[in-house]
Parts: sequence; C-alpha cells; structure tokens
Amino acid sequence: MVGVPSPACLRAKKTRAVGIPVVDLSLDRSIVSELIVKACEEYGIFKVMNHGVHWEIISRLEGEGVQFFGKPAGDKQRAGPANPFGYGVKNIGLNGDKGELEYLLLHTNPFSIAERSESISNQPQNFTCTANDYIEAVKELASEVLDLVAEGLSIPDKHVFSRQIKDVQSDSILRFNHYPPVKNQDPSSKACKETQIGFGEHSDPQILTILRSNDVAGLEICLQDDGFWIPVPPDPTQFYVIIGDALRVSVLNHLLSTNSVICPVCNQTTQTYNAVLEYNVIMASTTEAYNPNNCSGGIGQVLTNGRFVSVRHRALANSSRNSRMSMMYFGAPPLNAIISPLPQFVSPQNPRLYRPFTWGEYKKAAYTSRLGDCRLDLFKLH
Ligand code: GA4
Repeated sequence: MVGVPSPACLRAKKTRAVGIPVVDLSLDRSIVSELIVKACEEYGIFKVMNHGVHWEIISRLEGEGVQFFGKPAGDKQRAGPANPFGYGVKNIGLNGDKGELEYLLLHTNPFSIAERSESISNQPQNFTCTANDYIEAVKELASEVLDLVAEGLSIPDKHVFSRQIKDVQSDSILRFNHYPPVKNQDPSSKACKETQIGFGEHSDPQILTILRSNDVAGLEICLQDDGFWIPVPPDPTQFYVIIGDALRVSVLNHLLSTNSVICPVCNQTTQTYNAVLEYNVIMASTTEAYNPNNCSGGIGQVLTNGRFVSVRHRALANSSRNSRMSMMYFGAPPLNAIISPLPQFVSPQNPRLYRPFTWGEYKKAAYTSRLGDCRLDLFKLH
C-alpha cells in the first residue's frame, strides 16, 4: 500500500468557514482566465456561474439518477457490482474503503453507456440519450475551463489540455453518488464521536472534475494539513470545478511549436523530442505502449510541476432529512497519454517534482491504493 492519508485530516471534526472562489464565465476572458489560474493555485476548487449548460440537461439526468436509486435493491444490483464500473453500495474501490453511500460509475464512451443502460433503466434509450447529452455538455464546459487555464498560464496552444478530454480515446468517467439520510447520528453514540463519512478523503486522479449536486450539503475540502475542513455549500444551479492530480502535475504538449525543450521521458533536448512529439500527436489514438527507455509511444504531455492544488475533499454522511445526490464528470486523458512536468515550470529553484508516467500507469496506481493514499508520492523524484 502506498502513503498514508494526512493524519491531520483524519476524523477531524474541526470546520472553518472559508469562501470558495466563484468565477463568472460571462466576464471578460482575460479576467476569467486570471481568476481561474489563481483559484487553481490557491484552492484547487472553484464554482462556475453562467456556465452555459442548459437546466433541462441537468434536471433530466438528475431525474434518471433519482429514478435509479429509488428502485428496489435487487433491481439496482443488476447494474453491479462496481468493478470498477457499475452499481456499488458502501464499498468504494477495490481495497476495502467504505462509505455511507450508493453509487453508479460509468465510462463516458457512448458505446459503454448504451451497453450499461439496459441494466440501469427500464427505458434504456432514454437513459443513453440523457447521459450522452449531459456528458457532451459538461465535457464542453470542462474544455472551456481548460482552455481558460492554458490562456491564464500564457500557453500558446490553448487547447493543450482540452484536447486530452476531447480525444475519442479519453478515459473520462461519469459518477452518480447517492447519500441517503443516515439515521444513527445520535451525538452521544460512539460512532458519532468520529465524523461519519459518506465518501472518504481523497484527491481526484484525473485532469479535472465537474461536480453538480442537489441542495443537500456534505462536500468538504481540506486546504492544509491543519485538520480544518471547509464546507462547500451545495448549489444545484451551478457547477464546482475540482482540479485533479493529472492537472496538478500537468500542462501538455504545446512544446511542439518550440525548439528548446527537454523530453520528459529521456531528457533529450530540441528537435529529436519535437519529432517524437509530432509523431505521438499523430499516433495519439493508437494503443502503442509507452516506453520510458526509448521515448516512443503515447502523446507528449507536460505538467505544472505541482503549481496547481489537487484539493483533498470528502463527503460527510448525510445528516439531513433528504437524500444528497451528486453527479460528477471526471475528465481524463487517453490511457497512453504521458503526464510529466513541463520544462517551463522547472528551474534550479523549482526542480522537477515528478517522473513522467502514463495516465494508464497512474490509474493502475489509484486502483491498487486506498482512497486516502497520496498516489502522486509514488512518482515523486525527491
Ligand atoms: C476517486 C475519484 C473518482 O470517484 C474515482 C474513484 C475510484 C472508485 O471509486 O472506483 C477510486 C478513487 C477515485 C481513487 C482511489 C481508488 C479508485 C476508489 C479507490 C479507492 C472513480 C476515480 O477515478 O478515483
């Protein structure tokens, strides 16, 4: 097992009221991109308003979620077990993590959605359509945010991140979490001395997450190892954007257009690397294996070297009378994409923090670890 969850954040009940940044996407683009970069650096989470996703698309998918979780247990089990995709109850991942929730985890590939919908809904075609419409809309929003990140970082190729989640081979995921009210929350009971957890503390492994919940609270973030948890107020009409580990490390292959680059894989400089990158862009959707020794395969990616925060967050068990339901889109690159620090974020004062790795490698590390483990530590150089 890798790492251990930050002890300061374990079982902590201390909370602090801190405003989560709100970014109005209808403002002037240069202001918005600056605000987003600042929020990514300081919080790793922000709320977006004027996001352009139609309410009808959101409420239709919410309706599907409510309908699914409202079914008898036996019917829901038809969509399970979650290994990792499908329906799961209380068990999270493959290594013994538990939480007070049930969930549905789906790959966003349209074929995969269509195949799964049979076991999810009595009207599978409706479910497929509704899920695909939502995925397309939030992918568009995620892409817009990523383009703004690139602009805010003054990266000439502004689609450098969004290209990854728009790739047909993108490994993105759609998740529904349903937190039914937990009755046994008597303040004198032993269980209640420790915080009851809906979904334990973790950071998201992907590039970024677009989260939408109904109006029942539960989400919290932990900004420093000071044991303080900050509640994130629910807002059903807006989305929260959460920075994932891959973006914390990553800014991608815009270096194609420049000459003095260091290959993140073999440390060679200049044209040789550019040629490899150009080749890899063309080959981006192949399944060729990434070979750290000869620098072949995969799409060249370069990262923020830890400049962004991939915020640790959790959901408390639901103490309200109503159910909490959240829907998350986790934007991920293709499995063979290489994640590695971008030379422009690396200097003698700011040495490279991580060795290059593929998204597939990172995902494997995630699934062989516990929820709260710090998986990025496995790839740290120092
Ligand atoms: C956290 C983010 C996403 O919900 C998720 C989760 C995944 C799962 O529930 O199957 C993981 C978790 C998440 C990270 C560590 C591993 C894998 C549970 C777990 C213990 C779907 C993801 O991609 O990583």
